[in-house]
Amino acid sequence: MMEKTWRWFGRKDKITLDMLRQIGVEGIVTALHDVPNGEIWTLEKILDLKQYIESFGLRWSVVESLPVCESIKYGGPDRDELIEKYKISLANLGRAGVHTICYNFMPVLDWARTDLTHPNPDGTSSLYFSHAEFAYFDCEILKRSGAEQDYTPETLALVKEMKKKFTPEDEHRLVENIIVKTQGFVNGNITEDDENPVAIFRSLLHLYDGITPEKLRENMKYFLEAIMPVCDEWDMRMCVHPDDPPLQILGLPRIVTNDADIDWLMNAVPNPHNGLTFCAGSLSAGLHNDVPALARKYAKRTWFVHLRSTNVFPNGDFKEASHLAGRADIIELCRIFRSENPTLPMRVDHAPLMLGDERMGYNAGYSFHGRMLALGQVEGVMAVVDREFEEQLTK
Ligand code: DNO
Repeated sequence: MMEKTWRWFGRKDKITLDMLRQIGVEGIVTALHDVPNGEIWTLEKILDLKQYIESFGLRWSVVESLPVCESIKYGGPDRDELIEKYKISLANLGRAGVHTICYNFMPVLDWARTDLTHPNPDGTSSLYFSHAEFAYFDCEILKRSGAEQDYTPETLALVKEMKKKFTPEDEHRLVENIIVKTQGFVNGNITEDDENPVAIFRSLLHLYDGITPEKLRENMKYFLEAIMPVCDEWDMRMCVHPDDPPLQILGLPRIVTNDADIDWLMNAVPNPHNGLTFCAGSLSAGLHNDVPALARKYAKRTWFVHLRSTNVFPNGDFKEASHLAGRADIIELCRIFRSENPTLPMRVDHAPLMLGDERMGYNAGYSFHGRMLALGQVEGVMAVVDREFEEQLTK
């Protein structure tokens, strides 16, 4: 059965390791959140956190994330220097006995949602992505040149309507949701203290002027080839997180969105240390993705699983679904991973805000009660699937 892990944001997290131990969590997914992007993770700091986690009877199962700097992605002049630092951090993690590394290769934005508290009929709330609101942010707030060409006439008509009604507070909320609250805590480019996030964001986007998907692929291959010797030496399992959502946005190149992309990536660097974070939720938000089919195809190159699901509406908007429903088909995914790669670490993700979570100021998508419920649901599914599997074997 998959290992039950939980994303924990370090000693400052309001959700403590003592709480996690009580709800059946076995492994911790975390990062050195106080080390700025691009700086070396020292063995001393890694061991300090690892020992703290172990003092609760838990283990540090996965690093999420060891962030890849923008300059490595767009191929800036200091990329080799940054890759060397990345290799040192990887080797230090290997020495400390932490071998699974989740990272992403998304330019600028780590993930995107327009609403962090979309109300559900039962009184809980979920994360939501609205194409119209995203288009509003792009065309009216960011004022990205040529943005209109990326949206359908229907979406642009909605933007026009919104323009009549939107207050400065509405605009502020969109900026907060899209580029601040979803980014800062994942060691993103923009933090809560930045005074003019939109201006910073614009200059970040410009770093990618002229960077085509082909160029980004070339840079990703360059990065992976450069780190593979260290991964071989220390048995480091690199697992790329798919682009969330798995769509083209803001004119940026995005190259981990579908079967063809993943296929390219696995073959471009065929070393098994170049693997995948199977984020069922991210993949499910693209109607082009058949999530169980992708799991069947890539289970053997998967080193980490994010179990969550979404519902996609006819206009393309999507909302996080219950862990027992939605497009990801978590029940089938548990069957697939049980038979193909049974001991992978797994964490639930992006669960609703419920029962007071909304007052706790948790990082967007990382509630306590919502995730605890989701973990209980997934744990139940895994137990049934395990029983099915054992029964099959004895038939
Ligand atoms: C969002 C997460 C992402 C993910 C990174 C991995 O909730 O799924 O922030 O951790 O993209 O690098």
